[in-house]
Amino acid sequence: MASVTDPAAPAAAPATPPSGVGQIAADAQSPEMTDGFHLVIDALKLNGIDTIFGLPGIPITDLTRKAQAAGLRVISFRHEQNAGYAASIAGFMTQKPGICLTVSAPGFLNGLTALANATTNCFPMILISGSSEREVVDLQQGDYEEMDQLAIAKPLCKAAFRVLHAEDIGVGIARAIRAAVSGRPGGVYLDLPAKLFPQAVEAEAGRKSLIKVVDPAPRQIPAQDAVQRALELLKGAKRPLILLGKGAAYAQADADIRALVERTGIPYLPMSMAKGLLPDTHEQSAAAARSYVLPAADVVMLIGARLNWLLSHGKGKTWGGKGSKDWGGQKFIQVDISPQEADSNVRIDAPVVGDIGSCVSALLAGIGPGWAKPPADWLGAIAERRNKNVAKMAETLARNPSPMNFHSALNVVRDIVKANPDAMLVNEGANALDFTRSIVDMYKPRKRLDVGTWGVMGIGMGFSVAAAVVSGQPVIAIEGDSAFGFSGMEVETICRYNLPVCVVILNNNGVYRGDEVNPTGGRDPSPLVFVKGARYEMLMEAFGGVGVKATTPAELRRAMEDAIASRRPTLVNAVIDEGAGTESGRITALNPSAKKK
Ligand code: FYN
Ligand code: ADP
Repeated sequence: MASVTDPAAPAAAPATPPSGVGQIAADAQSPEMTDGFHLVIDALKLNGIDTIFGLPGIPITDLTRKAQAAGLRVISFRHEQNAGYAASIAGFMTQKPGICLTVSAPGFLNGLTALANATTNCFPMILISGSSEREVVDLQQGDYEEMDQLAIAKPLCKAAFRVLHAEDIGVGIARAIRAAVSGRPGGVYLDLPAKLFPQAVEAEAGRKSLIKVVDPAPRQIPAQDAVQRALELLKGAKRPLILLGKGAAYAQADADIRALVERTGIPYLPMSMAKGLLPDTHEQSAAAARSYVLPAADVVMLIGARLNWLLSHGKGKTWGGKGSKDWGGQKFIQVDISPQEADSNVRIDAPVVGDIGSCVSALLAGIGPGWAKPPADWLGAIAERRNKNVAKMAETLARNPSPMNFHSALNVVRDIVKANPDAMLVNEGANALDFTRSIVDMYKPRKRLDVGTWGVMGIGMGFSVAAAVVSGQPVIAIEGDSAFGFSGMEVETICRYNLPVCVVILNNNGVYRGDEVNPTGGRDPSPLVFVKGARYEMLMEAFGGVGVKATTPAELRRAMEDAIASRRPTLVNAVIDEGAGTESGRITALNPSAKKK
């Protein structure tokens, strides 16, 4: 059971006044009092937190009511994992920690996946979880939802704190905020035992105990010699390349990053969530020549991107190395806020440690007006590859097979995103992810939200809810049918809050594809297939949204245009060829036994 509704709770919200500290009525004799519930809310509000994503139940039911009564937006989900993903991506979008609120033990564990994912992706998030009675937990006497949550959370997040006394709530929230957003952002766990909430404190003392965090994410100015070293290396390059990662998108230094790329004239490659930092149609984008530029570049400047698996650890064949672990000979500049990131996979010749805004502005200052553009033969070779790939893609997209396939469906999405560049795009799946990434151009920063560093499935509806709530823009969620299943019940949440989310399920009846059979001839289907002809659109209709089954690009286009225009919750079941799709999409080779198709 994920969570339990408080059986003792009153049916309707109490008439709590929406003012700050001191909401507990004081009689004539006693001083004005407050309590743990209100101090948590006041501490969050004091620090500019305006939204909580969560799921009520013991012991935080009343906290959600009181938070709403106090003017916070409380978005209540059907499963904590989705609330957690929502909080984490709100953190990415806003640079403020996204707050996820869960009940104890199972609810906490459900939220923990999202917390770990936030930490892995460098998204600032605070998982606030209620917990059971400390004395009983510590003696393992079998409390309701007993669990030593703090100990379990610790290895999976950047920092973990517990508050036992109402007087310490201010410090606890301040520490959690600083830990989440300063330096390399990440997930923070805040453990609030049930007994904390009703603790009464004099209102004045409570007010004084709260902390408004000053400068929660201080700028980190790079050392001048580090900047010079990087510029020297870049200046000497014959085939330079800039690699933009989601750290660059997070930093909100959009104008300077664009100026750096344009003033140096260096081709750039966006990682998937950095797409749109510069428009994907930018002439310096080398995205369509990826497999050419990585091995051919001689100096690569990483800005907010790690040389992890997504970049083949900076070595091996992807980078022109002879064997799978051989260095390709590139020199690397790495701009990153974490001083420990450099050399984690290959030698970094010029680490520039600092926040991206400060680093990029220092690099720009060092470049000055007379910077020579990269050699024409390098730019020409990239343009040739890019044009060839773009032409090949255009040819594929122009086809109109029946049934639809990923390309003909995504050609529609590509047009819709082009016509609505402010819309948010959420994307998960295997083939649905990979094809969308290369087919659908992005035009503005932080519009593309996807599976990130772990390639995690399940972010879809949580990210969509947060994207709509935070941005107010229409959200388009491109989902594999398998990926959608992880968070599909949140279509009720989307309908309940009447969010402008258009979910498009690229439905090929299974994981990767839908045509596998049980080799034994037995009754059970293959582990990789789902019910054939599933009517996902009816799920949205069940909660009052719009459901559409689309079997042609024209039907898909009409449904998406209507959804964007009406802003009504919509789910389009885009039926595609069940034979379309390869195992794990572009990362087939990571399957230990699958043969590369
Ligand atoms: C890219 N490409 C294009 C374009 N953009 N061609 C034409 N036009 C445009 N606009 C080309 C690009 O040059 C590549 O071709 C190809 O399309 C794929 O580009 P992509 O997707 O950028 O590159 P690639 O090799 O797939 O990148 C590796 C990767 C990526 C690991 C970064 O696959 C990735 O982000 N994967 C995440 C996978 C994941 O998490 N899956 C979820 C779990 S699935 P060539 O240059 O010819 O190669 C569980 O099973
Ligand atoms: P991608 O998956 O897009 O390659 P990663 O998540 O691997 O991106 O890398 C993001 C990097 O950005 C991390 O190493 C992180 O430390 C860094 N980063 C995040 N925010 C900032 C910031 N404001 N300034 C500098 N670096 C940052």
